[in-house]
Amino acid sequence: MTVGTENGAAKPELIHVRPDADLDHVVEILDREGAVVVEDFADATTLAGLREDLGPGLEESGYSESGYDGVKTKRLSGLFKRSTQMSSVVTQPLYLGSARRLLQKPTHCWIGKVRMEVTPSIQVSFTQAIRIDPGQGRQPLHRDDAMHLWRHPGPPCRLQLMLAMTDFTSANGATLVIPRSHHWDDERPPTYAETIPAVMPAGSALLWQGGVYHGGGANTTDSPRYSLSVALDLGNLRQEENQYLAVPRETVQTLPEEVQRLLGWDRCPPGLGQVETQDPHLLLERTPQELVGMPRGANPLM
Ligand SMILES: O=C(O)CCC(=O)C(=O)O
Ligand SMILES: [Fe+2]
Repeated sequence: MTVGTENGAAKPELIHVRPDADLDHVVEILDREGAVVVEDFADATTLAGLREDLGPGLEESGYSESGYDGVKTKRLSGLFKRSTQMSSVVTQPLYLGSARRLLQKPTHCWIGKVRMEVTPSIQVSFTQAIRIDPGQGRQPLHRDDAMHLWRHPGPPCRLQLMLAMTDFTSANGATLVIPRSHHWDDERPPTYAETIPAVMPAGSALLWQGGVYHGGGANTTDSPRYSLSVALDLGNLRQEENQYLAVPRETVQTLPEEVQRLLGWDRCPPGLGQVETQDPHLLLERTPQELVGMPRGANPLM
């Protein structure tokens, strides 16, 4: 799908889907376009809860001194520590489902004569509330998977989420996106002329692959643009935001098991992240010493 531009060249358009869209369809869009907007991603209660939990912390946060983070932009991290609403955000079926489908590709390794099939886990790598205040200029365009020094083109390592907490308009700093730029090689630089703003109402969310060029837009209005971002990464990479240190164990213990595992209390097959050769999820209920005495799990590498 394309729209015309002033100079006549065709520019890819951001595709919007409803929250009940077929997962296959959304994955196909993300594969091809690199980005998609899910309308009504979060309901009014979730949004109100997030605003209540994150708003005061964001207000207290200082501005950055970096041109990248934005001198008129406030950022608040460690969101799983700050809001119980985060579980429903990260497990939203189109977000988590797409991340699993795009990232968890089965692969294999040889253990002697055994060809062992393995599927990597995925994990929360980054959480941040972002408030772009009036006067903030455009953010430099970038790929978020640059954190992992990821190379392109090739299989993805990240699916990112930007949930609009206020309406996103082209005037108030809607994220600027270059659809299909995840297919570009690493020598091609991005330009603002190629971007389109992710215009969407509060409650909608932009999903994009880590290899898609994007950046925060300029806020030329007199009210803030407010949002929340999450990254799901392959489980065999280091987390961008250290969730083990960012989210206290007591908080992790209150979360559903799927979310605990997404926060990294999990073993990425065949054996990354183990403790006493065991699944680290066991540590939420046991001491490391208790793990030593337990029977070894079925780990084919041992
Ligand atoms: O705030 C936005 O719209 C984008 C922010 C972003 O891409 C980043 O900080 O990495
Ligand atoms: Fe980014």
